[in-house]
Amino acid sequence: QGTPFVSLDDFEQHAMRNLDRNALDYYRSGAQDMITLKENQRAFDRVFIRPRVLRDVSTVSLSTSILGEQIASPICIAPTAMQRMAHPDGELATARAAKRKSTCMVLSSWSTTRIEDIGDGVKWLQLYVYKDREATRRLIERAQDSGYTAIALTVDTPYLGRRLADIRNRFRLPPHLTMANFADTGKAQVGKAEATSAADNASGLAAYVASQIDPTLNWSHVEWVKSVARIPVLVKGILTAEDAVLAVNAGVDGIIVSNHGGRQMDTVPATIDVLEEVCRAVDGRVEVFLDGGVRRGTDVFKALALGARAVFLGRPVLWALNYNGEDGVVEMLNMINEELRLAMALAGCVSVADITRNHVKVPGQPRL
Ligand code: HOC
Repeated sequence: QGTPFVSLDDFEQHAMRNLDRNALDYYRSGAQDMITLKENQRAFDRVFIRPRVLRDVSTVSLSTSILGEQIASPICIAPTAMQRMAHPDGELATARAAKRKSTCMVLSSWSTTRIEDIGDGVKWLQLYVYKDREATRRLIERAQDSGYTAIALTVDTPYLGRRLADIRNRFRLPPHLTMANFADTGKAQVGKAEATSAADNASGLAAYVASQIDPTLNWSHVEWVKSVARIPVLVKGILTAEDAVLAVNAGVDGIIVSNHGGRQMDTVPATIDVLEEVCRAVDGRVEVFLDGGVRRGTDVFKALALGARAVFLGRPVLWALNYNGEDGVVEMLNMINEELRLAMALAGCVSVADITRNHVKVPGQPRL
């Protein structure tokens, strides 16, 4: 019996001791100098909560809905690639944990488990627009046929961000694992062989991404995905009011404010710092979500106050998965959900709908 975990950070510390370098660096690092990666967390510390008191907070409910589907909490699971590097059960364990917690899991299309093998529950599929448009269409159809209820189209990765540790490590997907959704296209392996010179971002990852993703990615592709999908389509990777308006005009059903966990373009702002700008531009026409840097229940509270419908956790899920598979992810979700419940109670909110813009103060905000 060691010291109990009391914070999401404890799961990360455990993974730092336990995971092999190839996987740890891949999951943990961000692009270039990792300024955005660090800023995602730091920016939450600059937002302050304005609590209301004397509100009878004996019962607090976290339940909410996203795109019309009921979930038990506004804390959902972001897509992260290749989860079997963290635990042998990988995405299967994450999905079971999400189901036990009645929350939404977004499966990465670069998962080490097939779309069809994920059990039931609230599940969305993350998608890229691949050069092979037929393969892209098939992924959408496979998701629809397997009970996924939305597509989260990642729009910030026409090329892979430059991740120095992966280049140094010559990252490779361990040979016993595959990109399970690409068995039919001959693109299931991410090999060391693809890593050549470090000069042009030549990790095996960057080469794989360059071979798969269409760098001509533009708004017409969003409209194409919309025309193919029979389920709602969200865009993931919006950071400005201008693009939020274009996304709504393109007919998307939701926006995920994301900088890809600081893994794509370094020195873009923290997601919590641009959330309000995006929400104002959207003006309630579609639901807005956030990922990036969420580590505390108070972070979730702040994101909801600034307009997010729900938030998505990325790396903490991987650390929890590595710690103890499905049970580890449940333990981690329990921890942050209880932190959120306490934050709501101490701020005088008994439901998610009670959390308003007046419950937070952001840097530079004039006195109310
Ligand atoms: C070989 C696949 O979301 C990440 C992923 C995208 C890259 C996957 C590379 O690493 O941020």
